[in-house]
Amino acid sequence: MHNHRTTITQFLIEEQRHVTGATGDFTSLLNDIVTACKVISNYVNHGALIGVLGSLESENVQGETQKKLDVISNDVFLHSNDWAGHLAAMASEEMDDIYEIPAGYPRGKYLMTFDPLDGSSNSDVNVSVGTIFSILRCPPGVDKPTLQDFLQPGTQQICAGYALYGPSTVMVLTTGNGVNGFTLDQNIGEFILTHPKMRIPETTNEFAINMSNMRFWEPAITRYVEECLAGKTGTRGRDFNMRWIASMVAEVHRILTRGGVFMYPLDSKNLAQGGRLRLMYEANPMSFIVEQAGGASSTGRQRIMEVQPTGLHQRVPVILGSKDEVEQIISYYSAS
Ligand code: AFP
Repeated sequence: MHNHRTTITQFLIEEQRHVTGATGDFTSLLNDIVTACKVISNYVNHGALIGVLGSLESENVQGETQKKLDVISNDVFLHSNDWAGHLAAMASEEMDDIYEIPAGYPRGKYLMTFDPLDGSSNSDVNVSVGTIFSILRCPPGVDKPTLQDFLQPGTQQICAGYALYGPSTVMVLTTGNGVNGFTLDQNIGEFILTHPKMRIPETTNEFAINMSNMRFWEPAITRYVEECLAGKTGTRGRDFNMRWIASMVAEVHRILTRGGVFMYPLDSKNLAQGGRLRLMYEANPMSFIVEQAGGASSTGRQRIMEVQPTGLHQRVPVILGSKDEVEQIISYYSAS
């Protein structure tokens, strides 16, 4: 007997049926994003076999050396999504300015920001990387969006998602109605619903932070991590485990699966930039997903999704994951 499985296309169309007045435009946009992620997954998967590992001479707007896969993934994402008439403009981690829809293609009603290959320093060593995206509405009456139209707080997102290129390729999505995860079945080229209604456990014994930055931290983070390290004998009264993959997509996916807290806080090293991770295409989409899965996300001082963006490539401190732990860390910020 055939075992019926829900494909991502079926899932999206069924979701669309619950939205009064939906035209299918948004569903089509998501389908194009899904296609882009499948193409990127294929490049990442074939790696050295097709000569896509390693770096280029170029640097991106952040002054980071670009990997070949960064440039390929950016190109795939732009050209999978610029032609269909769903988007009014895009913005990418890899590009200084916003990307206008080329003349000759219709402009749509959505804006998209994305990080085409997050954690790409991991690609050469065959560790998980991912794509992150966030969708906003283009402000009404705006035909040709400018940078200013993108500067909306995370609370305005209508969809966020990521694709994780790991042992399996997984796609996780929210449209503000919970979080669902899909696994790519390579044999049929379709994402299948495998992780319906993902929920982050409220408590956890696992934290993730780059410990090499310890000497730069603020007192609240030092206190929290020291208490975790003290384990059973300390004030927390239980042992904690630690992970650091240096690939935010993989860290968030672990947290969605089994709980935990992820921190890239403000420290004296990244103070001048306002943090390490990017608000518009890393922190905001991940915060939307985490909150929708019952977790919390904060800079330590403010809910991330309420930060008013001032620049496309703005950075923010990020503390996200299991609610109890994030709230504990926030309380240490308030106390210091
Ligand atoms: P790359 O995309 O440049 O590899 O950066 C990845 C990232 O933005 C995020 O995914 C990681 O959590 C974080 O940076 C790792 O930063 P450190 O190398 O400072 O630990």
